[in-house]
Amino acid sequence: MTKFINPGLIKTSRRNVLRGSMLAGAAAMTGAGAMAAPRAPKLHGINAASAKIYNAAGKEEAASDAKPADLSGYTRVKQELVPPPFAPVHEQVATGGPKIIEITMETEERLMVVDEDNGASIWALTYNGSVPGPLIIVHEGDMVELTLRNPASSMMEHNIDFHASTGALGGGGLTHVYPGEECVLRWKATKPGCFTYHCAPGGDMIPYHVTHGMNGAIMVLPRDGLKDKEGNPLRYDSIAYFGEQDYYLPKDENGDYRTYEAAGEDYADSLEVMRGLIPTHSVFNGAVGALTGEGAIKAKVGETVLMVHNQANRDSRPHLIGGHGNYVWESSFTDPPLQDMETWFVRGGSAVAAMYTFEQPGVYAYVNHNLIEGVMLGATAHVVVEGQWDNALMEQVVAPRSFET
Ligand SMILES: [Cu+2]
Repeated sequence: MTKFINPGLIKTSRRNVLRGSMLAGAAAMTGAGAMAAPRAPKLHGINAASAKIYNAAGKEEAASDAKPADLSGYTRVKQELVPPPFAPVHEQVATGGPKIIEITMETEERLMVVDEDNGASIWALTYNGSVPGPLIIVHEGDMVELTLRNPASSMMEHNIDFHASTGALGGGGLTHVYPGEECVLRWKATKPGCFTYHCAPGGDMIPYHVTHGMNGAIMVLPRDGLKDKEGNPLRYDSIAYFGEQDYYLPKDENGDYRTYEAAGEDYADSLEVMRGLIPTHSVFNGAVGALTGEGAIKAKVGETVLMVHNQANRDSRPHLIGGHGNYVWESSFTDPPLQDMETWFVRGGSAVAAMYTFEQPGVYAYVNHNLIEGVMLGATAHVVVEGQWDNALMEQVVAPRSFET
């Protein structure tokens, strides 16, 4: 079966030279093997150049004679990553000195149902099998030490660009792993806030991987925890982690969603839809309805929930219908939080945190308040809150009834 390795790299990549099957795959993607892949798009110069930059960046860093990092004073801690919408076990206020937080992520290519009602599906490209990838939580000054593994069964190369990190395209240039390879990247979390991470193999493969689910968020907490604008501590009881994913799923001539046999087979068709910039879906946590019904977030009256929202590719404007963003960090945790927001903003390619303490029981809808995206494209999650109703906050004085004219 053809492997889909980054198409701009065939001449320069040592590993492609060593891997005949992948070379053939890459050649097919460039159009040289057009007969093998009749729908393969023609590569534009800018795409090939971008692919080369993404692969070349990091080579110098890796080969340089820079001093080794001084790791004295750090203690090593393993963080067990968990699937969204949950957060890993962590401290809100750091105890002890800075840590090296060890995490492992595996790049998993898997067929996922996007919408059960109409058969929409995708060969998702994931970190640890979920869309979005797992939430990572560290403190400012900690080191993140990631082992990134690409199973031999994969069709594609992958890497990771951490927006929270500094250098080598966010680590993207140092983490290209081909099927059957692993690498380890260590970087220092110097900026507190919520940040996106995503795959960025180069060229058109960057948006292709990102819009196939290969993105997630890391939260870098201040060592002394979150604070309001006066510097008073703010604490949460739980975290709800929302990854908003725009998909661009190809349809056939009858308007039905196409299906594919393996990851990467939709490459040419997907690029055509992506060029239109109009997603067929914009969903939370991988699929329409993933966080409604059985999958709804659960909370209680009086519970303070930190809602972390990641959107690696497109702007979003979250709104909690029936509630608010009591404290919202659209930028860094070093900035004072915005307060009592109705709708806040996630710049495409970032993650934000919003804190709310629930005051009424019932079902709340957490939506992208572009309501076309929220309602028609899928970006709706539910928070089901238990507790006692407060008539002082809201009361149905007269239930709907007919009236005389
Ligand atoms: Cu990838």
